Amino acid sequence: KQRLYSGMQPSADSLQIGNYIGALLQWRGMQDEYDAFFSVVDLHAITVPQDPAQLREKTRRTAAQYIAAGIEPSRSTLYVQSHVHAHAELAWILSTITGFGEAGRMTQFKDKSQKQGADATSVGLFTYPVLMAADILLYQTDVVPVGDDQKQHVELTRDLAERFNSRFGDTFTVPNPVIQSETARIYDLQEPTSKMSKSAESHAGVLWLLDEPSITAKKIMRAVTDSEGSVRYDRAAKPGVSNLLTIYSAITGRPVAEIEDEYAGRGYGDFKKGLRDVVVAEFEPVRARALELLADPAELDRVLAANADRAAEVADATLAAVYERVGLLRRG
Ligand code: AQP
Repeated sequence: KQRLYSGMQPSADSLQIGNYIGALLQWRGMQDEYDAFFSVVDLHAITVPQDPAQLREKTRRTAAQYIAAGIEPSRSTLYVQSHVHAHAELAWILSTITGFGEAGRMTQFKDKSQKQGADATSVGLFTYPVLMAADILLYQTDVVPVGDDQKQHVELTRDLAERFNSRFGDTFTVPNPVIQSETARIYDLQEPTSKMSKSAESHAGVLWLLDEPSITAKKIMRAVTDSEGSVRYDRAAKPGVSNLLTIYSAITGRPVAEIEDEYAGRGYGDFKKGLRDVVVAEFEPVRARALELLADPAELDRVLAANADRAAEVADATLAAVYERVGLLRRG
């Protein structure tokens, strides 16, 4: 089986529907075909200011939501990044073969640091893509499913793998990105031209997996639309309605055209009620299962520890080869 690697940051108490559609649903469907590693990337989450107690809680909650959404820790390896020490160690080694200018060309860093200002921006945020490269390369990964905003980071990962291999001898598998299509990208319900995000300033347009069903329902009924009144997909002219159609289609697996037909000649109210029912029904069992898992944190921690052991076995072997190749003296 080919190996797959992906992860998410524990940057909120709940994941949002974009994470669910854009990542979890895809991951769930790939578990059979691939030897999959899914990580809760807590070391990445501390590249922006965080509250320690909250980070611990968010990390558990993120892991619980992976499982609740159908990532099976007995089949895939589902673990917390910081439980496997090799991530931070390989990131250091890779940073020594990464060009300063090369890292400076990463557009996500440019965007985020511009928003924060230079003094509030950490060096860790700058080297974030190098840590991501370490995550992927440690597991000799063949495929990395990511959103198109992460494509540049996977390109860097490939460059670093090839550079290391040619300088020190064949060590890493060079991974390929699997870019999810534009149709899997979900936008904020109140601001349908910006991507829905865990760290959005306002929560009014964010559908959280762990929200009470009544809140989810309210947010959908209040979603921004337009004054045309017809349910049809047109991303440029009708971003609000198009986004709702994307969600409807992704959750039900039905083509957009079929949903347009169903609601032809009916108002947005009817359409939103339909979507509300679909989303609430989809979230309900996931939310219930996540809360059940979180009610027994000791058991959840045990599962994560066992999975971290499995991950460490693969990661440590790669790291040992890397240390050997770069010429670090083995401890006697
Ligand atoms: N709006 C979205 N539509 C489709 N997919 C999405 N993803 C995130 N938002 C959407 C996918 O979810 C995974 C999360 O990766 P991440 O936690 O590393 O951070 P992110 O991509 O930056 O996601 P967020 O929710 O916006 O988090 P914050 O606010 O912490 O930065 C990825 O696979 C991503 O493609």
